[in-house]
Amino acid sequence: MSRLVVVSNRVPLPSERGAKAGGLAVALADALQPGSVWFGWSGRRSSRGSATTHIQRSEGITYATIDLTEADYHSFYVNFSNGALWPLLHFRLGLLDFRSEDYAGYRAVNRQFAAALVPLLRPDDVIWVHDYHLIPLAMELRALGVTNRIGFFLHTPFVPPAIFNAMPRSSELLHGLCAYDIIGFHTRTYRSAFLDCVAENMGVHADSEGRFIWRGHHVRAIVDPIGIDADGFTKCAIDAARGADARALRDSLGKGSLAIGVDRLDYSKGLINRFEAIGRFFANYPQHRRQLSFLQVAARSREEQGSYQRLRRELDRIVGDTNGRYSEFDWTPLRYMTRAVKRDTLAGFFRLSRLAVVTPLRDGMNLVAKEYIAAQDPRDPGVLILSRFAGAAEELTEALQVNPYDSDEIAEAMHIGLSMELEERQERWRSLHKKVSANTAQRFCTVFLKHLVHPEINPERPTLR
Ligand code: ADQ
Repeated sequence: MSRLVVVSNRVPLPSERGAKAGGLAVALADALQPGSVWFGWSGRRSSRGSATTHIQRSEGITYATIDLTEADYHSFYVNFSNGALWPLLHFRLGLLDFRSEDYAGYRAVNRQFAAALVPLLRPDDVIWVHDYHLIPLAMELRALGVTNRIGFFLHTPFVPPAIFNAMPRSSELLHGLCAYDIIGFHTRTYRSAFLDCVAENMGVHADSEGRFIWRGHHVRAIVDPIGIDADGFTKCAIDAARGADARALRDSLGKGSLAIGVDRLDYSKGLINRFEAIGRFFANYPQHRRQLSFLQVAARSREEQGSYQRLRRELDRIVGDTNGRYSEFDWTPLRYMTRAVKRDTLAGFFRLSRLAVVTPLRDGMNLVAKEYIAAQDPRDPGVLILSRFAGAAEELTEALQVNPYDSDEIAEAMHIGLSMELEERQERWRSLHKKVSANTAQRFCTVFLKHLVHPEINPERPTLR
């Protein structure tokens, strides 16, 4: 029986997790069985860097982490991963900030990850690497003689060659990806964009199943959309909607209703355009003034980066402007919190909300859209407004889909959503819910591991521990 070794930039250590289980921990809960290993960065910066591997065990799972030096943290994590790769993969070339010394740091930390991981590996381990921080990891592991099956899942979009090749060393990054056996994407569009890059940069053409051979190595690109634990989230929402936080929120609305947005405070999430749309909504549809309050929960993120600091200042300005313009002494149109809210509290808030406005400019998938659907009361479901540039839009076609750059279109969708008859809301919700409860986190893991573990046999469920 093979053992699963998960690798991600940040390891959600059980000792630090508390009540807030991170997104990846929830998504992988089903794949991580007693005996599995989770390897990555501890989240700590220390002068010893990756010299020591720290081991923690919890519920049979081994958590192995290394520290980073201050310099490596900046070049690998802040500058190259989040200052160059993240904007590139979200189509934001204007924000791409490439420096060759940061790229050298990125490659060096991937080498450190490989060097620290190799002593933990057994010959039949199956290795599943997550996200853009670790594109070159398989190449570094191969250089150290690792022949295990190694898979990679990209949680962001992938971009077409015209954009991808704006990144200096883009071909090196592609070669890095081709050292994996399986490369997973959320949507067909992202996989096609990747295969177009492989064709254009490397002259290699994949078959219709996403298979190709690069320097004698068999690679397969698959489509495997991530999902949520839909039933678990529904239960959580039902309980939380009866809890004190949800009650306090409901009481604060009086007779009015609630629209909600929940995101990390990131420029990819389209918050500026969304806030402008809220202003347009109250300007174009004055009948909703006093009737609707919009709650935006935006967890602060990557605050050491200038682009995120500028975004926050701009959002503060728009919130002040919108509230100054439309507030009444006993009604605030836009409530804005720049912090994380506990998962179950959020689930309860989703259930109370008549509208969710999920309008990223680009998003790999967007799990908030799926969580909102799972949280609804089937007897009186709310309406999901969804950007057509979120990966989730490929699945959630019964949402009110909008162009997130068009504030008037978002405002109109809010009006349509609020005016929608119960029957249409129920019909749309039933179709959406069917998809969210079929394409779960569990299915995501099973499909990926099926390809990774038994590429030829494809059993229903891989044997792993
Ligand atoms: P994220 O960019 O973090 O993830 P998303 O999928 O929307 O985006 O959110 C992940 C989780 O964080 C969700 O469970 C959500 O409820 C929670 N969350 C978001 N804002 C929060 C807040 N203010 N307070 C508390 N919790 C909050 C990346 C990609 C996505 C992709 C995921 C998974 O950018 O496109 O869907 O990985 O692959």
